[in-house]
Amino acid sequence: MRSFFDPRQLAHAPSREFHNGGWSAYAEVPARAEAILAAIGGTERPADHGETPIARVHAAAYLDYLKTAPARWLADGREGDVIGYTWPAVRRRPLRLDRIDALAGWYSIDAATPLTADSWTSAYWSVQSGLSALDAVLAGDRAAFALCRPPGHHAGADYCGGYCHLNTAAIVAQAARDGGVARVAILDIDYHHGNGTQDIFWTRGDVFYASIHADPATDYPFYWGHADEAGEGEGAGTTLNLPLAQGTTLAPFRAAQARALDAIAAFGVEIVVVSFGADTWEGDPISAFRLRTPDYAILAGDIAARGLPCVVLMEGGYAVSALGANVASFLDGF
Ligand code: Q9C
Ligand code: ZN
Repeated sequence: MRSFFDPRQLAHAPSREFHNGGWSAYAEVPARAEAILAAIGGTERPADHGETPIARVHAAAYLDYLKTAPARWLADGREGDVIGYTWPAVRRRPLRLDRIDALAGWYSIDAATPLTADSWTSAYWSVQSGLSALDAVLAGDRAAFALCRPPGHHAGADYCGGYCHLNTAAIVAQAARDGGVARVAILDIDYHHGNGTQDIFWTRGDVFYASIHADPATDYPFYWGHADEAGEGEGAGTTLNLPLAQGTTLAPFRAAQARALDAIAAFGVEIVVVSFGADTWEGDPISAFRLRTPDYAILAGDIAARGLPCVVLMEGGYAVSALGANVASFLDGF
């Protein structure tokens, strides 16, 4: 399977994140990508598709924020990474302030996603890796892998969060649509619900979003991912949420994935974008499912057996010591 990665994806390295009432070491470290690279062998450098496919999904003002906020932060006399401290509960009115703290709250959903001067560059090349994997599939490959890092599925059209800045799965799905693919599905099997992807396609009848994730009653991102969230308007019925309890093992996860794949098949898609997180592994430091390394090959085999071309994108997975083996297991299953 062809795999894509650009070394500029390593530069983004915030020093810390804020959650559960205090500071922690940033879990989404560059070593994650190095561990995957060591386990899967050679990757190709992605082609540069420019900003146009990114701007098809993300708001121009948000992209400007990602690019300029770190320099503004320093110019305003701050130290360290850009991080918000106050958020609009609901965006009732347009943003009128130009103060950096107001921007940081407006364009994020948490304090776990600080921006550094390198965040834009790393996120940009993470997207380019995804788009190059799509190119391989559009050219006839049955599956291709993008070692996306930073990840993407928590980022909305105009917000970052959950270690994500640009939503590569959404950008790839939209690029497939723009390339003439009539119907696309995104299968999200990261431990966390992909709130950004769901938001982006919530009212869309042409992109199906199915997610298997930890119940938002117990896990981040809390406000999305309940079983009754199914889309609205033309998107009514094109979102499928299958939350599972902490402690979930292969059998219930596999059954949920079969349900998701049945729904995707019924929708009649030509391409599946897989948001793959290895944070479902039993030893993940911030998650609580109980999948084992060989389980990933079984899950991937079930996906491949449906016979649809797959663009596989890396999302989460924070147990660095096991991450390479888990990703290699998943890719072997194709
Ligand atoms: N106590 C992805 O897997 N904070 N993002 C968790 C746990 C955010 C995970 C705090 C987790 C985001 C792509
Ligand atoms: Zn995750």
